[in-house]
Amino acid sequence: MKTMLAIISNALCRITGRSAVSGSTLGARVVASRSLSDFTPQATFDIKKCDVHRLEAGPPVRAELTREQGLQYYRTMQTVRRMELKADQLYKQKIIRGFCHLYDGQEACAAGIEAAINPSDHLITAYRAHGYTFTRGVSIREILAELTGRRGGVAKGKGGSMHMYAPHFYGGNGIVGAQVPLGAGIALACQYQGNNQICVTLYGDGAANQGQLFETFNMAALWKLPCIFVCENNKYGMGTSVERASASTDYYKRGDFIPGLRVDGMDVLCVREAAKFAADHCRAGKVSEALLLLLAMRAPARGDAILGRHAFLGITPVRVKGLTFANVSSLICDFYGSSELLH
Ligand SMILES: Cc1ncc(C[n+]2csc(CCOP(=O)(O)OP(=O)(O)O)c2C)c(N)n1
Ligand SMILES: [Mg+2]
Repeated sequence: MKTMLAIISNALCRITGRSAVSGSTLGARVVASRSLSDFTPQATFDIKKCDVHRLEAGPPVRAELTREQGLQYYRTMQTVRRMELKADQLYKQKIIRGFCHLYDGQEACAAGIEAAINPSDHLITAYRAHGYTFTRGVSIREILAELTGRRGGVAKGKGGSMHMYAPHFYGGNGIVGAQVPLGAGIALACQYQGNNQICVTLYGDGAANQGQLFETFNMAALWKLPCIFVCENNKYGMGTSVERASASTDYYKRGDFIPGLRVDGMDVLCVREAAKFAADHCRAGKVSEALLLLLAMRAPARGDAILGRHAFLGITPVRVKGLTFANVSSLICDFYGSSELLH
């Protein structure tokens, strides 16, 4: 079993350029078949305009992307996708037991947010936490070991899928919505310490109608907490579609006095620009203010490794290659030459 985990994590690390054990950077593994001088080092792309709530203007509609950034985002998304598909398989083989909540299909959200904030900023999410555990610096080996209940896991094998933590990362929370007040508390600590850090607080559409969220939004607006609330709307909370669960699916307006943005959550550059905009907004010196981002997914493009679930929902598991990062991956292939991404 140990050997199998080592092989899987080493293979995934080949994509990331990270050490399997420590998470440290090993150096570039990308092999260029053509000279780098053949490619432009950076380019500008038109991105989708965000809908805004209580804001005069939203994030820019053009985004700069350097070659290194493009490859970095692609690596992150590809690694999370591969890790999740492997976890799915391990679950179906009964090697991962208990819960296994996968993040495949939402990779652009994690990659875009991480590209916009600093590692010293704080992040807390719901129970679909594998992707953020990786982007917050935990190695694939430690994540897979955690999922399989091993001592080498990031929570010593005692937390499993929903309870993984890292410095500046507060989980992985199994109770739907419970992490939202906690996130506001972390933002309050940042404000109190005056360290110019912010907290990104994520929740799903399934939590969006809970009372504790509205209480939190009220306090965040009142106290001007440096908190970015992010609703990852993947259109379903378990088997219930957002239309059946919510009188208003304009989640970006639901913070009321908190400004909001509706963002294309399938496009890493849109997410990055919106998250940058939100982070600047929160950090704006003495008048910092919370902001709500709604990251809209096109489809329930993610799996829960609960056998038969998709059949029950009548949804074909959307595992279409490149769906989440379709825009950026095809764009990067044109931009850099696809051969680089294949190694
Ligand atoms: C307080 C609470 N109620 C119910 C549940 C059971 N439950 C687990 S996941 C889930 C749906 C969550 O949907 P969403 O927030 O949209 O997250 P997604 O699965 O789409 O990522 C529910 C109701 C729970 N974990 N906690
Ligand atoms: Mg959902």
